[in-house]
Amino acid sequence: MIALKLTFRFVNLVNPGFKPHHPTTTLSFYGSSYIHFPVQEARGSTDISFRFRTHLADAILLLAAGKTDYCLIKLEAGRLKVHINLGAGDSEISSPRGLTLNDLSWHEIHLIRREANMTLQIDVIHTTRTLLPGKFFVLNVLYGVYIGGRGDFNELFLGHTEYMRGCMADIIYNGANVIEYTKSRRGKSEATAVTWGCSSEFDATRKTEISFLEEGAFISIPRPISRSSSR
Ligand SMILES: [Ca+2]
Repeated sequence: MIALKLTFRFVNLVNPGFKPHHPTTTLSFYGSSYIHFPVQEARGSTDISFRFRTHLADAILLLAAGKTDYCLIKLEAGRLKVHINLGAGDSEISSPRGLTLNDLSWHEIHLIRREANMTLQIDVIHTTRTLLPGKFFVLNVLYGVYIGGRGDFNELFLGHTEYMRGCMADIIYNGANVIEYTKSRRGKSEATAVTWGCSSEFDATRKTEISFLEEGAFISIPRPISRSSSR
């Protein structure tokens, strides 16, 4: 058991995406948690960076939402996908194939856009570049930025999106430290059902006992055991 833990820490030391961090810059999300950062802006450039760790293969990480414009960063089958619409339709940029990001290790995301030139950088070393089509270069954000879930924002273009379950840290949206804004309740930033710090429950092993915290608490088993094979 001890050997297993040491191995895990060694993996983190060699992972370039992992940096030691102050616990107060980290947030835990539990599958119905989200942050809303109500920014309104129209910009020709975008700079988004954050770190996350999760075991979910599909989860929404960040959404900057406008009337037709949006920038959506999510996990899809363990890959990072960015969907962006500057007014001329949806464009997609993905993390490299074979790079699995839902392994509970910390991963660092950096999205940089200068008009139509967009760069997605993962764990410093994996870089994907794209040139967005069309003649629109301004991302018009009207409904703010959602982190970890979409809250009351319910537009069809999102499709079905799972909420984040895991930890996020050092979320910087166009120069604004979203977690610090939310902690100090500046700019009407709101946090729903998150806790500060990275909860130990995400490191639970097979042998960890489970607490049911309230009436209605439940366990969800994604793949049901078939009756015929159990007999
Ligand atoms: Ca636009």
